[in-house]
Amino acid sequence: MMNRWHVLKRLLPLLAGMVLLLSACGRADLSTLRPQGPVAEEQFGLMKLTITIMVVVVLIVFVIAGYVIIRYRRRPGDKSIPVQVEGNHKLEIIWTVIPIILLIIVGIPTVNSVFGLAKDYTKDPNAVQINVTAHQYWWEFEYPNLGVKTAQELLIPEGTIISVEAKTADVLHSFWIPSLAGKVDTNPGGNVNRMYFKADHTGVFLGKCAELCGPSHSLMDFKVKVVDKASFDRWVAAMKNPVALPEDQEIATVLNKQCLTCHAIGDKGVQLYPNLTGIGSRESVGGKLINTDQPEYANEGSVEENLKTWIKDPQAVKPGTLMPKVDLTDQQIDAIAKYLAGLKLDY
Ligand SMILES: [Cu+2]
Repeated sequence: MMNRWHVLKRLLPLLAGMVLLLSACGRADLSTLRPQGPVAEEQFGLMKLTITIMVVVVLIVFVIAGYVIIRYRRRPGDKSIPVQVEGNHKLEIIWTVIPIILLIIVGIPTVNSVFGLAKDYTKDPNAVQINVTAHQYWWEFEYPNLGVKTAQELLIPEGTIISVEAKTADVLHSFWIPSLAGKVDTNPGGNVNRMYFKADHTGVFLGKCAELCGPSHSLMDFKVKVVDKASFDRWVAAMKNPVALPEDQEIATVLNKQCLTCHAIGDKGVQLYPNLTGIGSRESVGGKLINTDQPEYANEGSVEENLKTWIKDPQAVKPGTLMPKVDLTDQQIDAIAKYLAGLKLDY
């Protein structure tokens, strides 16, 4: 008795730690355990079915094992050899047939979902088509039928099928929005993987890269912003509006020479690295520095402060990023951050 209590006492902190760890699960914007759309719900349903069956099996096996260990333990003085029951036909049939039945129960809905969720919506006129391109360490989102390209923040209408074709520009990544749908890999070698999902209601959901892709893999976050259909249409229109360069000639020149040689803003610049159109209305800078101007989050700085932090030393925020430390004075950085923070979209 004493011994058992010792073991339990040692296990208690471990159990407490696990409870604490697991209590962080279930954030509605980040968890497969709180599905926010039909695809995620279907996948969660499979998880629940599988886990329920596994728990029942484990419980029954443990109860039988416990019973047998206690009931048939060797008594003091007993030197006899127990009855040997190998090759018992009845038992072998029972423990072969039960797992087969359980596998069929798990298998039918799983196979059904695997084929159902592979449905091709790429030609569906009612779906929003999105080409996702993964880069070390950012995400490019192109809306081929709407003529819009953006980065780091995927804006989608609620209650609409979103049809995704995903590829990579460099190494293997994996596109994942835990609360909306399971992962899809982006494979090198030019192949394109397809998936679809739907968000039931408006909100901001967190997206992740789910495949180790380099030193800043864990910082390769993006946001999925679900808005109502009218807002989505306004956003598409706003993305296409011409954008004015900074009034200050010096800053306009710096922007042209240092920023727009890689980035695009509206109709200006080059589309090599993240498109900056409307960056002032995004939830984050570099996908990682969360803007406090956005009501959903509050821990870092305003868009403008985060832009300064990012431009001053991108490597400090995201080690391995291709964004170089540009040769700018502090005043120039401040002015450019201010200009970019002012690039807001009404939608
Ligand atoms: Cu990645």
